[in-house]
Amino acid sequence: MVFFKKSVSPTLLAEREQILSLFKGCDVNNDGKLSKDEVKAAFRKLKSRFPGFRTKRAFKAADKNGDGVISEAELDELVDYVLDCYEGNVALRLTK
Ligand SMILES: [Ca+2]
Ligand SMILES: [Ca+2]
Repeated sequence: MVFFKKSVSPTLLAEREQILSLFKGCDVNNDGKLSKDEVKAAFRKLKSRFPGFRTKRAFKAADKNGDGVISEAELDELVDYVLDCYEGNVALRLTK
């Protein structure tokens, strides 16, 4: 049995899933970590007008140990950052 916080809507959960699978698809060398180029590719797929800027901000927010890659443990923070930017229209951005 899984309990969700009341504030988490099904839509938001669906968006988290979409962003997660987007990032996993951008891990082109399959090392389980996201480099700056890989994150930038994800922002391009999200139709970001400033993928370089978004990538920089995303690493500031999510790369807690400062090693220049987003590991599995840091992925949640990265997803949070993307949701901060695009919550409510993730699906729209990915389908167009
Ligand atoms: Ca990688
Ligand atoms: Ca890191």
